[in-house]
Amino acid sequence: MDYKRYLITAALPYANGPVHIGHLAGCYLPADIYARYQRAQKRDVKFVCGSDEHGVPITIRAMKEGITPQDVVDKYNTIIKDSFAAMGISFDIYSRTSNAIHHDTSQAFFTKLFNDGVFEERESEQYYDASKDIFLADRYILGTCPVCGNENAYGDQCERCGSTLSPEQLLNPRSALSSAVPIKKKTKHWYFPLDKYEPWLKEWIVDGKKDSWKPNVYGQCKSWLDSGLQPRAMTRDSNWGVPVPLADAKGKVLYVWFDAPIGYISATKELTNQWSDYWCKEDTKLVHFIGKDNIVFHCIIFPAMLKAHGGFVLPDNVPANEFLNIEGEKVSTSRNWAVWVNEYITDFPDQQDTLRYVLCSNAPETKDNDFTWKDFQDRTNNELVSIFGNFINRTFVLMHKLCNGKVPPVKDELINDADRQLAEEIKNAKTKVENCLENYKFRDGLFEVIDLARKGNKYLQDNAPWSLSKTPEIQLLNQGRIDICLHLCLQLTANLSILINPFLPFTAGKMIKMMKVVDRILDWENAGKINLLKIGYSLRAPELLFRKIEDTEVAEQVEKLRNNLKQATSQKMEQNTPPVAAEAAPQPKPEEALAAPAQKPEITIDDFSKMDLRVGTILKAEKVEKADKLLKLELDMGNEIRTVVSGIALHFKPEEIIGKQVTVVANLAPRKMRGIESRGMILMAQNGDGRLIFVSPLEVADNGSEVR
Ligand code: B3M
Ligand code: ZN
Repeated sequence: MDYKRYLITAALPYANGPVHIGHLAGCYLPADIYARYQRAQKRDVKFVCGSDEHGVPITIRAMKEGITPQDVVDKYNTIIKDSFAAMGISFDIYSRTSNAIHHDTSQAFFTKLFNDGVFEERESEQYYDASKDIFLADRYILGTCPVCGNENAYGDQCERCGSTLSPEQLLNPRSALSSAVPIKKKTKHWYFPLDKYEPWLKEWIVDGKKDSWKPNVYGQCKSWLDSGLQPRAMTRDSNWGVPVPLADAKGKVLYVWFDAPIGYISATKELTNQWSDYWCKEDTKLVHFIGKDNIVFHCIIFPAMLKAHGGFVLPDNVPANEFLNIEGEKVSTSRNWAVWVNEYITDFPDQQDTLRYVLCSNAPETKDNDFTWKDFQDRTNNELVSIFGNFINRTFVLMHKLCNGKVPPVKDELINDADRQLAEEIKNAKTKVENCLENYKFRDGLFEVIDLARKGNKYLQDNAPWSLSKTPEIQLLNQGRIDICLHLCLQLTANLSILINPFLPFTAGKMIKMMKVVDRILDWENAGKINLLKIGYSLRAPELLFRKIEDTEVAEQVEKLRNNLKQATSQKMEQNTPPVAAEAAPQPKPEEALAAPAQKPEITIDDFSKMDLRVGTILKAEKVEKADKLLKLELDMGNEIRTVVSGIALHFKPEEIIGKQVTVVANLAPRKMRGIESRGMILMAQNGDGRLIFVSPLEVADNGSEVR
């Protein structure tokens, strides 16, 4: 299909807290890269988002902070909006679901379905707090977990043991609002018959999207569809939300997952009078960027709603990402284990592109990934600064030194194969990056851009214009080659600015300033050309594009994370009321896990030197029969092969550790385990979460080399 319009949406964040870098990596950054790229292609793009201001997450936050839900959404809407703006997320509109236009739009949507007889009306019994005159959402019911005995489990989940619960399963249920014992009361709701849409959904997704949707998205949809769909209530008993537009629905609001996706439509309406072109014309490409916890709502429920309503386009793609963990652990807002975007911006002013780079190059596109501050430093210093920044800086410095600060001329007869090859690489890079971006492979796309800069560095190194200009006489002889080399490097710089622009827009902005060219150069059609900068045109002095991240900054950020965690957990313990967490699936985790381990008594260097620590490589690994914790390892110790029995079988599969270099306590007295003589012990670090990590040399060392 030849699309005329691109309607790009990014999940509406709940306005119940600031956004963290996991949100950026999962959804907003890829959406922004995609939108910027499509705009550079001169396509008609609308990129919409806004705050999701309804639902239980908001009211829970209000309860926790002791303010009204309205105060909560006002506060966080501003913080979130500012964070996105600071990070260069280029929404065409950032709206709010509390706006009147959204209330009208979502009510009209509901009314249309109601009038068409789509909904099923059902009565059910639900927990009710008579003292507060209110029905209780699952999260507002507390009680004893039937699995682990935790007295403060929620109606939908126990935070201690992680069990998913329903309010009926709780022992001794009580209301979180008043501690009163809730009673059961009849209530009526309107259900959307998802089951009736199952055949259509199967055809649309299972048959139609198999090749175009990401495997993680397609797989989740398929397993939902395979297990059979049930009618789902689209209304709730609450006083916070969009009121149900029916006469007999006092005290009822639209289910937040009914109104929130309609927020995309309302935001488009708010943005442009032509909104229906984007939502109703078949040649619109609708793409929803979301995190993996939102897949079912965007791929199954919302499309079924749109289908039932009629007249709307359906999403062409839903490129959901997985989660980004922090320093090896799941993000938890209640434990304050997160890197908050607003705090990053304060701690690293003017380093937005650095974060964009790290988050994109490490994006959880196919599986959960881990963000660590050390990796942030490594990627910044070793890739962004050393490869990309360095190439551009060297090019500009040399051009000023050897070519009078002007784009040098090219003598055709002096062009050689290496020049032609680089020109070819520049052309190819455009196609490569384009293919990646069209197919939502943002990491790969960014890699291609950096790879092109790497090729530029190599070309510069091979030509070494500095060695062609050691004296004025030598330079005079070689000026022709020097000119060609720097001419090409400058054209490559111009190309890099175009290719990097969707990913790192602040950097592209600095680059066009240095090249003294107008924004239009960044149009995608210019990529691949090697005549972007005119011969004889004088350019500005180089500006530093990136700076290195210091060890102290890494240490400070890690320290900050740990302090946040300590504070959050001690606050929790002070509260009489149980902690009220806002995230969907918090990971229970003992607070001690990250505390510094107890120290052993002091030793002298002589004590230490009694140990013979050596590097070895695992050649073979196999399970020890009838011992589920033990692996039998054969280690290459340089001058011998040793057998070591190690208690790591619950942590590693034998095949995944073959070839690893490890540190061995080589003079430990031999010991028989399950009839096998073990000669030595391998060293492991244990993480706060209990994970084991090999203590290995960072570079390959000779087997048998001593560790001191
Ligand atoms: N607010 C859930 C979330 O923030 C929800 C997304 C709505 S998108 C229509 O993860
Ligand atoms: Zn439990």
